[in-house]
Formats: sequence, C-alpha cells, structure tokens
Amino acid sequence: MKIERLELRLLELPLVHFFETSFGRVDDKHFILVRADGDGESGFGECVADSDPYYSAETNETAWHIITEFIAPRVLGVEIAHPREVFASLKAIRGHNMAKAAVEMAVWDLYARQRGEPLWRVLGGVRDRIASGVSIGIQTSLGELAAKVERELAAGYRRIKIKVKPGWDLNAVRTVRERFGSIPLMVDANAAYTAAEAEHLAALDEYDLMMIEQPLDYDDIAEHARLQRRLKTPICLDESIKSIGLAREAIAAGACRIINIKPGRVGGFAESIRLHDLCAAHQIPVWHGGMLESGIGRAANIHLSTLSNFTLPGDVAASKRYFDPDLIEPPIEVASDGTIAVPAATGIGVAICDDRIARATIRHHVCGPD
Ligand code: OSB
Ligand code: MG
Repeated sequence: MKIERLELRLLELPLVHFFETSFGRVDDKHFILVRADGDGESGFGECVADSDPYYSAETNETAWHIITEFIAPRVLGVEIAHPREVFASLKAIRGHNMAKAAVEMAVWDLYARQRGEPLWRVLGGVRDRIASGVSIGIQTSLGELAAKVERELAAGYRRIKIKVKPGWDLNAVRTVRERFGSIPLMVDANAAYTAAEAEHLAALDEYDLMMIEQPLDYDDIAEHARLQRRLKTPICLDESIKSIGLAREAIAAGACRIINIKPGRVGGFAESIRLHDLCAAHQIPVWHGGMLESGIGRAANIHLSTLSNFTLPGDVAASKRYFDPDLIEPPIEVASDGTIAVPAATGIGVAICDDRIARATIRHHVCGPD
C-alpha cells in the first residue's frame, strides 16, 4: 500500500461538560484529525495532543509541525506492506508519539478499509463487545461528585474512576464508598503527588480501590516502585509508560501491577500491541485509557480494546458524555450492561459526518497532491 495524500485539520469542539484534572480544567476540545488517502480509500487518525503541554510534552502545535515537516515526507509515496512498518520507519524522529500515532492509526484504518475488514480483526482482537468505565473529573463539591457517580452507575458503567489531587482525594473516595458501597472504584492522580506524600497515599489502602493511577511524576519509575512496595492498592501507570522499554523497566522494578494503554502515548497501534503482549507475558492486566476523544478516536479505541489482555473496563465511554453532536453518526452508545458493541463495518466502522467536521475546522492543510 502507498499513502498518496495526508490531510490535516485542527478542530475545535465544545465539551458537553468541562473536564477537570489535577492539571486544570478544559471546556473545549482542540485536536488534529489526520486523513490518509490511498487507492481511492481514506483512513482517519485522531491526535490526542492537547492545546497545552500538561498531560504530555506534545501539543497540537508541536504535532502539526512534526507531522507536516517530518512525518509526511517519510510516509508519502512510500510503498509499505503493512501499517506496522510505519512506526519503525519514523525512528529517526525522537519522541512525538502522539504525532506519529495520529498518522500511523490513519494508515491502519486505511489498510483495514482497503481489505474490507473491520479494524479489530486486523489488530488481532478477540471480542465483539468491550467493557466500559467512566472517568469523573474533579467536581466543585462532594455532592456534585456523588450525583455524577449515581448517574454513571445508573447508566450501567462497569467501573468508576475519579480524578484526585491533594485536597480532593480521601474525602472524595470516602464520600463515594459511604454512599455507594463496594462498587468497582479507582482513582487517577495525574502525577499530582510527590514521594514525600507516601504516607498520605497509604491512607487510601483502607478503601479497597481497584488501583491508583499515576500517583507520582511522569518520569519517575523508581519512586513508583518504592511507593508500590508501601501500598496494598495496585499502582497503574499511565503518563510514565511512553515506550515499550519504559514499560519493561517499570514491570521489572515493580513500579506497577496494572498498565493503561493509550495508543497516542506510545506511538500508535503497533506499539500498543507490543505493549499489550509484553504485559500479558508478565501477568500485568491492561485497560484502554481515554483522552476525551471524538467518536473517531473513540471508535479506534474500541477496536484496540478487543485484544485479549484488555481484561479491565477502560475509559472508553458513550459519545454523549463528551460531545453533542459527536462527529460520527450514530454516536457510540453504552448498553445497560455497561458494554459497547464493536463497530462491525470496515476500518474504524463508524460513519463520519463531513459537514460537522467542516464546521469544527479552524485550520486545514494538505500534504501531497491537493
Ligand atoms: O489521565 O486518563 C487520563 C483525560 C485527558 C487527559 C488524561 C486523562 C484523561 C481521562 C479522561 O481520564 C478519560 C476519558 O473519559 O476520555
Ligand atoms: Mg490517567
């Protein structure tokens, strides 16, 4: 196969509700949508970089720069046998995994469409429904948090994750446990704590959480290993796992017992599959993370979640929690048993609404023939 043309759009979509983490609040989603064309078909990849460099060092501006100046010249017009060759072909470019992933995932979608197969099948998936969980941001009050949890449990979601930070942690977890009992519950700190707060974090042990996600700094595997020895609660790493090599180090050091996979963080589907397989070989369960994706990126996440070691419910939830309308029709929906059906059509398998994309576009660029 050959990529004849890459089209980039920077999109702006209002979120249905603001989303607040330990690094701040967002009201609108800004992201790059990549379209890869070849042999009369098009594939799509959603870039998970944000406007700001808080979750990751990458931003929409760095991703735009890296894709147009460095990735496009390396993939346009080049004959490849399989999309798994894309990440390896970009080795000269250090880092910038979100930029690489957006292009690589568009190529996988294109490949699946050209073969007339759903994406999950070319990725090696094994199931036709996935278990869904929700990530609930930091709220303005504990009452508001309880109301949100109640609503998501009623919708059927299979686990609740709440964002925490110093000052919004033990009180939030206690509120949810007192009100809702032994529901599947976890927390995500997005690196809001330091090793000096280990004692405080150990107080979470009594709440029987499924896991605590990324308590410490994004580049500190050794301190996570020390903290994990101190905690009963399993640590799940998110931000820290930027490559297969780092995952191997984290597992060897005992820095986590669970890993969250986001293709954008590791450079695409091929690296996600390698990470998935590495974790399976070490009895580390994985789940699919979320980055407030539109229906396009969300559909891609659903397909990857069909691999066998995705044994825990992920942060892949219904479209209506994020965008109204979404960029796809019909939107992604969650059944009352907390599962999502894997789209069955070819590629990512969802119908993309070109008019909505056009309306949300704030910048547009074509690499290759217009
Ligand atoms: O850490 O998992 C995270 C959103 C943006 C950036 C980082 C994270 C998140 C989420 C939201 O938790 C997950 C979702 O619902 O998409
Ligand atoms: Mg996280």
